Amino acid sequence: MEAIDRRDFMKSMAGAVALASMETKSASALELGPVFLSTWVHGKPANERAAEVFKGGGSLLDAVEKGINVPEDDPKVMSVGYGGLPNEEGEVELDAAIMDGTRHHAGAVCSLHHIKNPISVARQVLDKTRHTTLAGEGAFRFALKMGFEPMQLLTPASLQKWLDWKTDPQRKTFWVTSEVHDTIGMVATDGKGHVVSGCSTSGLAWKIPGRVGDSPLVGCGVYADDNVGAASATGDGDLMTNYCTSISIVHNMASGMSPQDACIELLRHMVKTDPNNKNGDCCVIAINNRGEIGAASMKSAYRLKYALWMNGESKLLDATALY
Ligand code: SD4
Repeated sequence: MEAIDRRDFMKSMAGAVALASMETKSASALELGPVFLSTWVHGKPANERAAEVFKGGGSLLDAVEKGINVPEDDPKVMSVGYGGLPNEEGEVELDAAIMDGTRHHAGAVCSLHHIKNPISVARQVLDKTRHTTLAGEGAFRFALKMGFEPMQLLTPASLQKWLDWKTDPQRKTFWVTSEVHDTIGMVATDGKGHVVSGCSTSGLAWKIPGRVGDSPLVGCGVYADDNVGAASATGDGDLMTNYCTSISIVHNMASGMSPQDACIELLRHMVKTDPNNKNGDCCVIAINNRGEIGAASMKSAYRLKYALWMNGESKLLDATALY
C-alpha cells in the first residue's frame, strides 16, 4: 500500500471539510431563500414588489430599488416620493440611499427636487459614477442626464397640508405627526449571505430648505456589509444622525449580537448618553447575513410597524418598544 504523505492527507482533509461546509451552506441557503424587511405599513407592498422582482431574476439591488419605488410612486404615502410633504417653503426635497453589502459601496442623493424616485437616482449614482453622494441641483441635473422625467411632486393633498401648516399661527417647524408615517427603509438578503440596505424619504415635513436627514447618509439611514448584515432607520433624523444608527447596529451584530439585540443595544446606548433620548422618535430594523431579523422602537408612543416578507409570506408586525 502506498504511504500517504502527511501534507497530501492534510490537504485532502481540508478539501473535505471545505466541501462539507459548502454543502451545509448551500443546504441552509436553499432553506432560507430571500428575506425582505421594511419599515411601516407601506413596507408591505414594497416587500411584495421586491420579492416579485427577485423571483423574476432581478438582483437583490434591483429588488430593493423597485420595492422602494412602490411607496415613492404612491401619492397616499405622504412621507416618501410623489406626494411627500414639502419643506417650509412648500418645495418637496427628497433623500435616498442604497447600499450594496458585497461591494461595500452606496449611492445616495440628498435634497433632490422634482424627481419622484430618488432611490433609483441613488442607484444610478452607485452604478454609473465613482461618487457616493450627490446633493441638490447637482443631483437634479444628474437625474435629468440619466433620463429621469422632472415633475411636480406636490399633490393637491400635500399642497393643502402645507397651506394649513403655513396659516397656523401655532405651527411647529420640525414635526413628525404620529399618523403620517414615514420613511421607507428596507433591508434584504438573497438567502445566500448577500445583503442590501435602502432608504427613501421626503424627510421631516416643513424642514428648513436644504436640511439633510439621516436617510441618505451611509452609516445612518443605510448600512450593508455581507460579512455581517444590514440595517436601516426611520424617525427623527436630526437626532439619529448623531448616533450613526445603521453602522452601530451592524457593528453590534459583528460583535456577536442577534439583529434584535443589536437594535435594542443601539437604542439603550442613545439613552445612556442622554436620558432625554427616551422621548425620541427612533425606530430601527436589521437583518444579518443568515436572514435573522430585528426591529425596535425607542417608545411605544412611536412604535414601528414593520413589514416582513419571508418564505412567500407577507406580514405586518409590531416592533418591540423600549419605553
Ligand atoms: C428624516 N428619518 O428625514 C427621516 C424622516 C423619517 O419617520 O424617517 N421620519 O429625518
